[in-house]
Parts: sequence; structure tokens; C-alpha cells
Amino acid sequence: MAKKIVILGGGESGYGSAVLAHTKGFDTFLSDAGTIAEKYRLALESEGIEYEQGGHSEERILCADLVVKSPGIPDKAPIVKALREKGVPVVSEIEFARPFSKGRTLCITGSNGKTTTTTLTHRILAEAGWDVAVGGNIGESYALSVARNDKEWYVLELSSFQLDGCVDFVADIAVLMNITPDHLDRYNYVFQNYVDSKMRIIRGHTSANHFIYCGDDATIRAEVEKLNPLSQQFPFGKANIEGTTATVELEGKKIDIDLGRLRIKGLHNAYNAMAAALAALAAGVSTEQIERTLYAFEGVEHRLERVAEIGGVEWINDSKATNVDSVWYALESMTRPTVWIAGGTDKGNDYEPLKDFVGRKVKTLVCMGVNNEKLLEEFRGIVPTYNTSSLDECVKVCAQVATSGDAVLLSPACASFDLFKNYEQRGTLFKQKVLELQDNNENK
Ligand code: UMA
Ligand code: ADP
Repeated sequence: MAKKIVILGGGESGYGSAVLAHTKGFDTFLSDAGTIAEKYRLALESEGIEYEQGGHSEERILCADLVVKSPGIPDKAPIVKALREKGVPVVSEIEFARPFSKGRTLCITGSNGKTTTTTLTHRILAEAGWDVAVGGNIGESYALSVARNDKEWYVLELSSFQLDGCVDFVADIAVLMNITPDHLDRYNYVFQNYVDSKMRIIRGHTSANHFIYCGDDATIRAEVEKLNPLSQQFPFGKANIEGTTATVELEGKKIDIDLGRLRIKGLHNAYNAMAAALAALAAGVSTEQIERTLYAFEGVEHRLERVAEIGGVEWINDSKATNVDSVWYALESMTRPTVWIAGGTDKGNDYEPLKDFVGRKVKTLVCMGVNNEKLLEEFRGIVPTYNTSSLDECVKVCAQVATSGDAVLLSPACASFDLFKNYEQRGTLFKQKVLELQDNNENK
């Protein structure tokens, strides 16, 4: 009899896992506690995959031989607790899909910089003509790609939630960008639990594997010392930078990255470029090919994205900056007096690390959110502040206070859910408003 696989969650991850399980001939059942989006529901129906929504039917799920859990479902969900109590194995989509793929995996994790580094690395491999797909915490799920069109190489962005459900999965090449507090609500508010999750990126490593990590990150350094991984290690960091050149070297191949020629700016993007270059070298891409893509890469939407220059004011969309560390790097990269837009759903932020930059680089703080009290209190004595509760109001205030030579930076340090569907919608609407402002300005 076919092994019974239950998939929990019918979003991108669950849908991909269900297709893969069904394709491989398992007795497949997908269960979603909420409502499955129409596109996934229709696709499940057309594939003939059994599913339920609006609740998890415990009796059936507990009979599974294996459960594949979507990353957004926390361990404290009653159904997951019940499965663990019964001893039913619960794994992530990444763990489940790996054995069905012939491809090698280049996996990138970290608290910040994952998407930028993953996108850049994937582009390097793709432009070098390799048979490669990108997946994981970005775009189409890994499982779906393995089911439909398995590749020789996968560049995977891995979240801590995905790493949590990995047991035997080994990242052939592992990249760890940084570890700073994030998602602590999923880790009992214990930072070390989150750190342990991130360090799973090197689980099972032998001397055949490459481990590329930011050597400037004290948390990672301490973990490397403690875990003493067998992998070949390639730390990158400020020590690689001399003047405006960042030099990386792997197995006798060397690249001098001219930071001035990169289109993506700031120290964090120097880190991202070094990580991507090392990862591509580890995969075996030529130095010429890596350099070509590095200098052409324009970055990813909503990450320090330049929107327009209006009356000498540069408007920048960094809507993806949803935690304090990413804002630190955004402010670090600012070269103009900055009108800083922040606010949204606070994730228990400690704003202390930003105060020095705010004092030196920020001209005005414009808060945008339903409840801005915490931000206002933190920064009131340091810079002039404005309290706004809609995008319209916020952009109007920014246009009034910014003068030629300034920058207006949307880098919220918070999630977007108080006023927007997600960070993409926040960034897209911000860009629309800025472009309207530009049109009005030109028609004056
Ligand atoms: N659900 C249940 N039971 C529950 C709780 C939720 O069935 O107890 C259902 C919901 O009703 C919903 C489904 O689970 O239909 C959603 O599952 P999900 O939240 O795991 O979302 P997916 O669409 O499957 O997307 C997930 C990742 N989402 C999260 O980790 C929250 C996507 O990362 C990832 O791209 C995708 O799998 C493919 O692998 C997104 C993300 O926000 C981009 N990631 C976080 C981040 O970057 O900060 C980690
Ligand atoms: P992630 O996928 O980890 O969220 P992104 O590449 O999407 O990372 O970037 C998220 C935010 O973090 C952006 O606002 C960006 O400006 C900032 N950022 C990008 N790379 C880094 C890095 N290496 N260190 C710190 N912050 C970064």
C-alpha cells in the first residue's frame, strides 16, 4: 500500500509538496485550517489531489506515515503538537523534496540579505548557462520545481522556519549572511533558539561541503567556534575590503570586486556581493562570468530601490526593511540628509542601535502607522518627528520637509500589516504616490 502523506497548509509550499507527493505515487491528502487560495484549490482539483479546508481533521491526519508542514504553521499549532505526541514524523517541504531531486543545492540563509543574495547568485549561475532554478522562501516552491522540471542546480533561500523542519537535508553549499533578532515570537522569545535554527544550514556538513559566512557577525563566529563544522569555511567581511575593492578568493580563484562599479550600494550589499561571488565560485562558475553578472545586477524591488529624483530630492523604497538591522544598513548607506519614513506593526523592536545614525544622518522622522507612539517616544529628543497614519498623509509631509539635496527613505523597521496587505503592497503604493508627485511637479 502506498505510504500516506499528509500536507499541512495549502499555500505555495503545501501545494508544491502535494504535487510532488502525488506525482511520486504517495497516498496524498492536503489539509488547510483556513481557506485555500483559489489558484491552489483549482490546481489541486485539476491534479486530482484530495484536500480539505476550514479545519484539520485530526483523526485522518494522525494516521499519516509522514507529515509535510508548511513553514508558516508554528510548532505550537494544536495539530502539530498532537502529531509530535503521537510520534508521527513532521518535516519541511525542503526535507521532503530533497531525495527526489538530482540537483545540487546552494542554500542561503540569514536574518537579512537572503533574497538579494539568492537572486544575485541564481542570476550568476543562470547567466553562465547552467541548468538552475531558484526557490525556497522565494518565488515558486522547491517541491513544485522538483516535481515539474528537476534541475541540475538549485539556489534556495531558506528561512529559519524551513530549516526547522530539516532532518537529513544537507546544503551542498551553505551561505549564512548574518544572525540578528527576528521572528522571536516563533522561538519562545529566546534568541538562541532562533540562532540554533539558522545554524541548521550546516547540519550534516563534511569536508566536501562549502560554508560561506559573514565573519564580521559575532554570533556566527561564536557558533562556528562552538560547532566546529567539518565544512571548508570561507568567511567574508570588512577584512576583505580595502578602499573600494572587496577581494574574495576560493580554491585559487580570486575576484577583486570594484564596489564603485556595483549598482547595489552600501556595506550590506558589499557583503551580499561577496557572498554571491564566493557561492558561485564554490559552484564552479568562472571568475569572468561572475564579474559580468555582479556589475550588471540592479538589485531586487523594495530593497533600497531608487524611485525618482524630484526637485533634487531622491526618493527611495526600502519597504522590505521590516526589522531594525536592515534599517541600520539602509541608514549606513545614505549619503544625503535623510527624511526617514518608519513605522507599522512593531515586532518588539529595540531601536537603540539606530540612534547614532539617526542623530547623524536623519533630518526628520516621519512615522507612518496606526500606532506610532513607541517610535515617536524613542526618537523625539533626537530629530524632529511627524506622526502620520496613512501613506497619503506621509508622502505629503515628506514632500514638504525635504529640500533639494535630501533623500526620502521608506525603511520602516516594522511589518506592514497595520495599513497594508504586505511589504510589497506598501512599497508598490509608495512608488505610485512618488511617481504621481513627480508628474504633478513636471506639470506645474
Ligand atoms: N495554515 C494551516 N494551519 C495552520 C496555520 C496555517 O493550514 O495552523 C494554512 C493557512 O490557512 C494557509 C497556509 O497554511 O493557507 C499558508 O502556509 P504558509 O504560511 O507556510 O505560506 P505559503 O504560501 O506556503 O508560503 C511559505 C512561506 N511562508 C512563510 O514562511 C510564512 C513563503 O515565505 C515561501 O516562499 C513559500 O512557503 C514557499 O516555500 C514567505 C515568507 O513570508 C515569503 N517567509 C518568511 C519571511 O521571509 O520572513 C519566513
Ligand atoms: P531577506 O530576504 O533576508 O529579508 P533582502 O535581501 O530581502 O533580505 O533584504 C531585506 C532588507 O534588508 C532590505 O531592506 C535590505 O536593504 C536589507 N539588507 C539587504 N542585505 C542585507 C545584509 N547583508 N545585511 C543587513 N541588511 C541587509
